Amino acid sequence: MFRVSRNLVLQVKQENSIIRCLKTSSNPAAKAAIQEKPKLKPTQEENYSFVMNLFRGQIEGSQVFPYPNVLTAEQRETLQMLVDPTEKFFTEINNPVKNEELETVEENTLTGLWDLGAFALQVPQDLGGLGLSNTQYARLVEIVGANDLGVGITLGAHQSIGFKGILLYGTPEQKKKYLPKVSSGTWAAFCLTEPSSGSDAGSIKSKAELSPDGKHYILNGSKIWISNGGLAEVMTVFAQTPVPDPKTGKTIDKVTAFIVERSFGGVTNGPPEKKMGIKCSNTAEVYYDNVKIPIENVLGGVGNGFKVAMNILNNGRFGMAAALSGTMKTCVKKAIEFANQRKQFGQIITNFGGIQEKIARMAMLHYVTESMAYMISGNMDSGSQHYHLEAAISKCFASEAAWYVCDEAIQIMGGMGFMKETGLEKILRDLRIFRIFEGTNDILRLFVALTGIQYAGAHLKELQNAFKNPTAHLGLIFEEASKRVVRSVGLSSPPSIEPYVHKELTQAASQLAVSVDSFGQAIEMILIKYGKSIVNEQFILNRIANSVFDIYGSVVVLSRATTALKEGVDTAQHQKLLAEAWTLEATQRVAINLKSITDGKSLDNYTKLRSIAKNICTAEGIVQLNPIKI
Ligand code: MYA
Repeated sequence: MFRVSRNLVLQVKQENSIIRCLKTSSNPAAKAAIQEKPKLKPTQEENYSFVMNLFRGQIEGSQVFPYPNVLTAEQRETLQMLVDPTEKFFTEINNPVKNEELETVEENTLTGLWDLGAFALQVPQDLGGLGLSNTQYARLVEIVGANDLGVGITLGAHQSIGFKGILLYGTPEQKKKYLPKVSSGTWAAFCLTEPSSGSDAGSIKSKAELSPDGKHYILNGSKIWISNGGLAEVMTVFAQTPVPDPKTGKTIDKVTAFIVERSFGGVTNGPPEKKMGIKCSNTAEVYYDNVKIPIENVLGGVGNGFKVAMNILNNGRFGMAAALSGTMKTCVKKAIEFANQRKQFGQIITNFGGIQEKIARMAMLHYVTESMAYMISGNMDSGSQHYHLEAAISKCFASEAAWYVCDEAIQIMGGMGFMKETGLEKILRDLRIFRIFEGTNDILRLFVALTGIQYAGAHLKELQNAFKNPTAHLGLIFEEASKRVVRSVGLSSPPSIEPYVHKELTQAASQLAVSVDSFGQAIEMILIKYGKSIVNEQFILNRIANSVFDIYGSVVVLSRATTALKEGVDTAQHQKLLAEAWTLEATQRVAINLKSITDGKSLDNYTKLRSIAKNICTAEGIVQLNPIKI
């Protein structure tokens, strides 16, 4: 972890003088305190997430600099061997239009995908899969996303979430029993959502109770909108199970994850849902009627199901960013092929500033998304456990960026973009669900903001506790106090990012450092002002999340462009342009967002927005009559 150089010098100077005084003190408690200076975060597990530490105004560089380069020569070679056939398969065999018409993936495509091993990309080789790393997986789903998002969901629902729980939490026996099956033709699905439980995943009502002989759980309930729900023979199902509360000894319901086979009996499903997009992927309701699940099919421990579900989702989210980066490439390509030859007002339309701005923005959004996807997959491949916030950000960012890029591609093409034959209207419809499923972007924004705030709050709480017994926590108090003093007298400099970026990017790095510093200060202010009640301030939380997205997006592209410049790759100067242009605008947005969470006028306006919404809900629609009152 690295921090403010100037701030640090001042801090060290100040602490040293205080420590000198203490050393000469006769107070034994004071002496003991300086001998063992408490760490800044003494009671918390060290967290290496860049985003998490941002909430404390600190730059944790280990996961973002240098840009990850994790593939071994062998992995690179394997990937190289897989990329060409996958691309060939998707351009020559898979037919997205036909799949959509049929509302199912064509049989020959499915057979081909199973034969290629596309349904078991990350299953270990000795259990029947290809044994790919997250980064290798990302590269392949990028190709899928570039060609057919409906097929992508068929593949993703199976392996990114359907049986991912077995990979992550399965016992050796469970892995041995199920992974070869799901790698060779047996469909899997992830069954969490219920009619009354969408974003509030912990509120599911399906129930599994232990049989009197203690050998089975008996599952009853139903699930909705299950991708591959009509096909799956193996399902990861979440249900409430009665467990003793360790605190009170009373029985309470806690979520448990189960591996459920259709062959257990009592599992049925509804017809395929009619959807706006990704029509070829199967989506269905699934019903469980007294399903007898052997106790050895509990996944991840009784009562641990909520965390199992969350971690399966956390683990797969980067895949969406990778896939959608492929989709964006396709949209950009279609738009540019058109724009490069389209003449209006006597010249090709790419000569016009309005079109140039659109193209540049599309390219920047793609660059950020792609950089996030491979940074997160690289971090995960390096063994990081601290990627949850980054993965959630990548999912939100990618799904919004892809929507924007596709929409702008349509706009550049004008009337032609609106025509079915161009293919963009299908992509736009397919894309719509990405902002909704796997955690809506709205709920993930709150998740990112609240998780980060909780982390920062725990630090503040430690400080408050430290003040209760100051002599025992002098190091911590001095560190914090000196930080605040230098800040308050205007001597503080923001945390430094410059040493980590290529010299051609130092200006962008210092803009970003200012954002990081302001962000940390804003979070501290918010915590002091709202305390725990910040959970109810969604207008503010959304703006905090948007600031984090912009800061994380910037650090990711500065890191990647730095590597490009250092390696002197052909596209280095282009990447520099992308990173600089993105960072400038992103940091400007951060300043606006941070102002709007403290500024009285903005806060007052949120009250107005609340009132508007309330009036409309009461009227059950638009309140006023039209101007002609008829
Ligand atoms: S599947 C359905 C997806 N559904 C969701 O994602 C549900 C969204 N809801 C949630 O995530 C949670 O309910 C929220 C928390 C976040 C709202 N990681 O009191 P809490 C811990 C780790 O805050 P709640 C689908 O759509 C937390 O720290 N831990 O919980 C498939 C706390 O721990 P502790 C987490 O307010 C579509 C505890 O849990 C997380 O109830 C098909 C309780 O926390 C987390 N994230 O709700 C897609 N969250 O008690 C196909 C909370 O220790 C795939 N906690 O303090 C496609 C893939 C693409 C690939 C290819 C395409 C081409």
